[in-house]
Amino acid sequence: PFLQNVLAHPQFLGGVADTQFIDENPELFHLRPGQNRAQKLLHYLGHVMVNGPSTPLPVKAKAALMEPTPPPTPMGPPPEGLRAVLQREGPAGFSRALRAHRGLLLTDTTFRDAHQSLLATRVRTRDLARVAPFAAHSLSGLCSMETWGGATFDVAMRFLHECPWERLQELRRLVPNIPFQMLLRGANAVGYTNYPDNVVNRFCEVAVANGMDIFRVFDALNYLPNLLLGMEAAGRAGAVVEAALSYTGDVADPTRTKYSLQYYLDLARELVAAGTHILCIKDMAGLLTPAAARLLVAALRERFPEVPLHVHTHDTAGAAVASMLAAADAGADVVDVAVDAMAGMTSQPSMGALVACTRGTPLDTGIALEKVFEYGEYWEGARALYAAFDCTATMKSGNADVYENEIPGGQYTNLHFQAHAMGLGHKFKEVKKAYVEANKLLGDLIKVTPSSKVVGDLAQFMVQNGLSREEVEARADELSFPLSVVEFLQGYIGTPPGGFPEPFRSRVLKELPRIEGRPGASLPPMDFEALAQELGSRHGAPPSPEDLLSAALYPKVYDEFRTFTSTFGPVSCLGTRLFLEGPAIAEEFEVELERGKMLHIKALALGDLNAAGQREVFFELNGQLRSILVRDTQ
Ligand code: 3PY
Ligand code: ZN
Repeated sequence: PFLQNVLAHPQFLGGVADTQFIDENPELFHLRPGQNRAQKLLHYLGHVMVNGPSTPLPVKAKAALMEPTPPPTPMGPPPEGLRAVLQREGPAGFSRALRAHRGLLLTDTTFRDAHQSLLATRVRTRDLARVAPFAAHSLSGLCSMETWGGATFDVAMRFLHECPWERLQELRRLVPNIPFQMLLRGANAVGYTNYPDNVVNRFCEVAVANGMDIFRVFDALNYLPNLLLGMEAAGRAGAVVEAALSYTGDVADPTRTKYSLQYYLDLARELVAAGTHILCIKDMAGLLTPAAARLLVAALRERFPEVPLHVHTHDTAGAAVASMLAAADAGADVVDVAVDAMAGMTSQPSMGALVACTRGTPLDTGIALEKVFEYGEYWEGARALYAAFDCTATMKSGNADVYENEIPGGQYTNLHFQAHAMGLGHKFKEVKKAYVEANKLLGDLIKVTPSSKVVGDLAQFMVQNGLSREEVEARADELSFPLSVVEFLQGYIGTPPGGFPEPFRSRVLKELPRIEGRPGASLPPMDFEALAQELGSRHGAPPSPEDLLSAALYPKVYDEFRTFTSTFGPVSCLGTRLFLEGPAIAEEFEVELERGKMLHIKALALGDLNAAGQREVFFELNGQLRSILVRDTQ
């Protein structure tokens, strides 16, 4: 333990440990478990107090002072939910149970897509875990909770400095009864580019071993070989496979011929033939009008009577409740909602609205509206902790212009934030217009991670350089395009419906190589053994299967995450305001390091800047005076 203390000491890690290092740091001899972690947390807090937040805050809004109190939750195990059916009868039995269910089933996206869309994916495990037991007890009739996947995996490590796998383990422990659902980006797993097949396969296996039940598998280009790869990976791991049709355009508009009703029916046929347990309409931008929902769902219902239909949408234009009611009327089995306080705008439609609007009808959800209110009250408070990331800091309403620009929910918020952060709020309008033009240049794509980034990057490139679509076309062979655009044209994320735009592609790529077929097929398999050895020698212990995957998917992000936590300790134990802003001087607070192990901390004072550019930060830790030296980088 002494050696561990030395090796983990920030001064030692920072290369400033001289011969007096041991004499000057008596805490190195404090070998009680937890002591070291406490010291690291003080370092973290000291750093935030001196240098500001460790995670960049897009706007200056302050976090709420108080953490919300979770609603009362009964003692004892929660009621049985649909997870018991899955465990008893397997994915095929689960699929049959969804079809046999009377009334409309709901999936709650509050733990994933809702905060990905409204709060830049920043909700921490702590704030999810505090309300998870309430959800288990009071929302046990849900079809599923979307708790993982999409952007949550990398954001957890990158910005929240917490382990995404530990989030899954903790939530699973707290919610044993409701199926967990995640978003898998097909061959991109939870990343932004295609991975070798063995990475996707192993990722699914380990996710299932950690408690994941349902994988919503999509591909950003609806590229069938990529979709099949993700479906097979999830299916082989024993999970429920929910293959998604990523929806764009307008099936109710006969003049929009590229993504027509027939296009979706043909793709659905392939996914059903490949054995999907559930079929999802994934409307990531919120383009599915009530008329389109009715048409598409009715057509799928008629052709595939045995396959449960699950509809996902975003409320960007404000029509999502109407669309989900239309979808349910036309025969959808499950629709996605978020709790009211985390619903609307670029997020999912409101759970309360769907529960209330179907009450006493054949579509009754069976969910108690009072419980939705209690859940919502918690989330209203939790959301206020993330004011600095809240899209409502700059965006005041939804906007039906999404039917024109087709920007997915999360990206819509991001682009809006980016324009405002640069002090160019009016630029958002230009970016949205350029997005439409960029999409046309690229041949009218399905736009969802990562193809949406390709279109967004090209749009920003056009705005920054003042280029029209005609100019980009005319100068395609001389412009220096964003890397994502070039790689897309090379075929790195797959082939779009109808092929690549020509002659644009050839003029941009010139002699650059092109990938034929499924990109993952030509990637060499990941050498997991070599990676495990490398990580083992770097971190002093063999990696867990979970850590190995984090490193395989995000080598640099994982490395930085490890370095951060070995310097600053388990910051996930801190309350969210303390994590983001640090304590005020004289503030006293408790930190629960682990069950029953409390630290009582008081922030005492911030010293003056010394000649070496450092400040001493004084704390009381469990009644003892501690001071931390922090380099002032401001
Ligand atoms: C993601 O890929 O993260 C999405 O939410 C796509 O809609
Ligand atoms: Zn979504």
